[in-house]
This record gives sequence, C-alpha cells and structure tokens, in this order.
Amino acid sequence: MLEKYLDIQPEVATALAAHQPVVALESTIISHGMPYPRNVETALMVEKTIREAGAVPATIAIIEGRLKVGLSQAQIEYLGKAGTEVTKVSRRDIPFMVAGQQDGATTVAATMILAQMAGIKVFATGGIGGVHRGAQETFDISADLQELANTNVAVVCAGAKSILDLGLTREYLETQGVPVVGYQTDSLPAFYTRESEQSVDYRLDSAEAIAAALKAKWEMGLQGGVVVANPIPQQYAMPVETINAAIEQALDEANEQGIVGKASTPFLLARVCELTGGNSLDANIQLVLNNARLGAAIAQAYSQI
Ligand code: PSU
Ligand code: MN
Repeated sequence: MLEKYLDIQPEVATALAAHQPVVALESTIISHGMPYPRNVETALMVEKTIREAGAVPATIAIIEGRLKVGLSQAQIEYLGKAGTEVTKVSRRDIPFMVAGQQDGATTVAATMILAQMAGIKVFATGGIGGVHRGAQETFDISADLQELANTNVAVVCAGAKSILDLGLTREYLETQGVPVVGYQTDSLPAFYTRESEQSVDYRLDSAEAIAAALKAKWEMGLQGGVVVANPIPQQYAMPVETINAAIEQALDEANEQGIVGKASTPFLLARVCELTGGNSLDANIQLVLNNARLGAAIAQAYSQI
C-alpha cells in the first residue's frame, strides 16, 4: 500500500534490507532554514559526512507528490534554490502535497513520519521545534513535539534554539513521555551554545549506550521518539550575549509584524541569521555536521545489536 506513495532510493532500500546503518535527513532546513547557496552546500556536505562515517544518508522531501526517502543531488539543489517557494510540510500538510502532486520540504515531524514509513530509526538535523516563548497566550507549540510522542525515530539535534521556551519544551516532552538524552552532557544544549539552564533526562556517553536504550524502548513496544541532544563543538559555540540579543530582537520584530503559525520559526531563523551576520550560519552548519557524525555512529551501533 505504501509503495503507492513512497519512493525509497535504491541505495537506501538496499542498505535497509541488509540491516545496514541509514540516517534520515530533513529538507525544511534546506528550503527554509538556511540561505542559498550554503543550504545546498551544507546538505551535500552532511550526506558526505554520513557516508564517511559508514552509513547511508537519506534526505527526505516530497517531490511532485511522491514521498521521497533519499534524494538526488539535483533534487537537493532544486529544494535549496527554490527556498521558501517550496511548501514547508509538517504532518497536517502531507496529504495535500500528495493529492495535489506538489513539492514539500519536510520538517522534523514530517521527516520522522516518512523515515518511519521507510524503516529508518535514526534522523540527524540541527534543531527541533518546540514550545515557543509566550505559548501560554499564543498556543504556538511545534508539531515536532507531538510527533516525538508518537513516532519511533531518534532525532539527533543540538537541542533547541532559545527562540523557544526551553523549560516549557522540556515539560511538554516529559508529559508526552519523550526521553531527552544528552550525549556527553548533563545540560540541554541550546543550539548555538553548549548549555542551557535545563538539564537532560539521561546522560549517555557513547553511541552504543544510546543505541541500546533505543532498542530496549522499541522492542518493548514503547511508542515514540527520543531526543538525542548533542552540544555544538566548543570551538564553534557562540557567545551567549550575542546570540541572545539577536534572538530578542527577532522576537520583537515577529511580534510587531504579527508573524504567527508556520511562518514564525522560518522568520525567526532568518532574522537571527541576518542579525548575527555569517557567524550564526557557520555555527549552524558545524553543529549539523556534528549531529550527522553522531547520527551515523548511533545508526551503526543500532544495526550491530
Ligand atoms: N529549528 C532550527 N532550524 C530549522 C528548524 C527548526 O534551528 O530548520 C525547522 C525544522 O524543520 C523544524 C521546524 O521541524 O523548523 C519547526 O517549525 P515549527 O516551529 O513551525 O513547527
Ligand atoms: Mn508553530
């Protein structure tokens, strides 16, 4: 039934059938998360990094209504060049792209769904969506969190940006039973910085230990994802004051301009990037590469259990 909608790239399908490690990658980060051409360069570099670490990359998107698990270089270039012209697709949007034969850049939530359809357990990205600051009033809570509650994929990320309320994001995940694992850290990383005031649920120091916990969770039928939080390498971390000032300004501008709904996160990401010049983009790229390496190591370890 799924074949009717799903195209798994042959290399990815072969690897999955042979129980070899595969790492899923999202496409909203390409079309809506970084400017062209560095978005395309990064997406290709991330794939290369995963290969060098001994796993097969599967970048996920919707192309002309087909659910694609594994993209060609030309498709990645297209998604990067088209940028925000491509619809940002979360769970609710998938059927409309399919029925309308449209293109879609998949968020963390939608990428998890397509990864699960294909049988991929590990997904590497930059940052996850979460509970926005002021959500007590706006109800702005990313569908990524609900997906983590339901879908059996581990998401390797550098924590969440402090455009979000990290404390409320932790509370939401706790209610939904989603574990937050810190890789070699006790503190929840805040994307550009290695630490926040929030702690993780479990600190694990090796890919093997993380893979073992994933295996136990899913073999017991405990539904849902896991957040694997991997701090940005020290040499690329940004000064807290610089990044916080940019975030505060971006949030003020979003309020003034009445930006809400699915436009909110891309607006904030783009403004923070502009306000910090190229620095935050460099940091962003490095942390994604770092997550790709850890994702590949976890996928390796998981395939060897
Ligand atoms: N955070 C980032 N970079 C990103 C995103 C979030 O630092 O590119 C993207 C991811 O695709 C994530 C989505 O799933 O934004 C969340 O959007 P929303 O808050 O509208 O759910
Ligand atoms: Mn939202």
